[in-house]
Amino acid sequence: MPTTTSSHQLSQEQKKFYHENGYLLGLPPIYTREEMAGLNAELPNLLALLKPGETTKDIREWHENSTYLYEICMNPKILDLVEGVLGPNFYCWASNFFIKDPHSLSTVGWHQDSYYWPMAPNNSVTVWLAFDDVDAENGAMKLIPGSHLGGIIKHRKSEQTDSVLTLELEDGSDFSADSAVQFCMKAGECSLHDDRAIHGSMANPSSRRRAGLTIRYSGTNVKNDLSVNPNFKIYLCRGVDEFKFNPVGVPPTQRYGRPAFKPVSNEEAGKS
Ligand SMILES: O=C(O)CCC(=O)C(=O)O
Repeated sequence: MPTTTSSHQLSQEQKKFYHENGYLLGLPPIYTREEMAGLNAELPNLLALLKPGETTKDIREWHENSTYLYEICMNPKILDLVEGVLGPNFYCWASNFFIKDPHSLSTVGWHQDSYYWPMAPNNSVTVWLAFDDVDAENGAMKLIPGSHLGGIIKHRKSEQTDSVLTLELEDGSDFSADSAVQFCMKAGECSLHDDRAIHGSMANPSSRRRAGLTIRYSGTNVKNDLSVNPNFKIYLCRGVDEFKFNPVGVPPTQRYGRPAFKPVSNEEAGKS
C-alpha cells in the first residue's frame, strides 16, 4: 500500500494502486478522535427518526435531509480523495450506514456494488467512513484486490439468512476469497473502493460495535436509470456537470431529517 502524507490529495502512486487494485487504505484520517466522538454523540438524533420496524440499514439517502450527514458527504478532505480517483467533475448520490452491533450475526454477502445499481458507465467510488475502530474482531469489510477488472458477474440469491443483501457471489465458484484484504481502520479514517470490486463482511462476534457510513460518488458522466430508481438525486461536489444526465437535489437546511420517499432498496434496484 503506498504511503501517504498529511495531504488528502492522492499521490500518483496511490492513484495507480487504486486503479490496479480497486481500493485504497492507509489514508490520512478525515476526523480526529474528538471529532468522531462528537459525530457519534449526534447519531442518536438520527436513530430517533427511524420508524417502528426500521433498522439502521434504513438510514439511506438521509444526507438529502440532514446537514449532519450532508456535511460529512461534502467534507473537503473526503472530496480531495475522491477527486484523486474520479477526476475533477463528480457528484454524491447516496449514503447509508452499515452498523453491526456487538454480537451481531449480520453479514454482508460478497458482492459488486454495480450489480445493484441501475447506473452506467461504471465510474463510481465508495467512501467507507469508520465511526468505530474496525478490525478482524468486529467484522471489518473484506475486498478482493483486482476483482474490479474481472467484469460484472451474475449474482445468486443469498442463502445466508443473516446477510443484509439478498444477491451475492459465491466464494470458490465465482471468485476466490484467498487474497481478500481486510479493511482495518481507526474511527475517523476511511477507505475507497471501486463499484466493481468484490467485497463483503462477516458477523461481529465481539463486544464492540462496528459502524461505518458508506458514501457513494460518481463521475458526472454516470447516468442513473430513473425508471428503476426514480428518487435518485445528485449533489455536485466538484467541477461542472457538463452532461446533466440526472436530477439535482436541494441541499438540506435542518440538522436531522429523513426523506419523505421510501428509497428503492438495493434488491429492487439490483439486476436479477
Ligand atoms: O460495511 C460492510 O460490511 C459492507 C459495505 C458495503 O457493502 C459497501 O460499502 O458497499
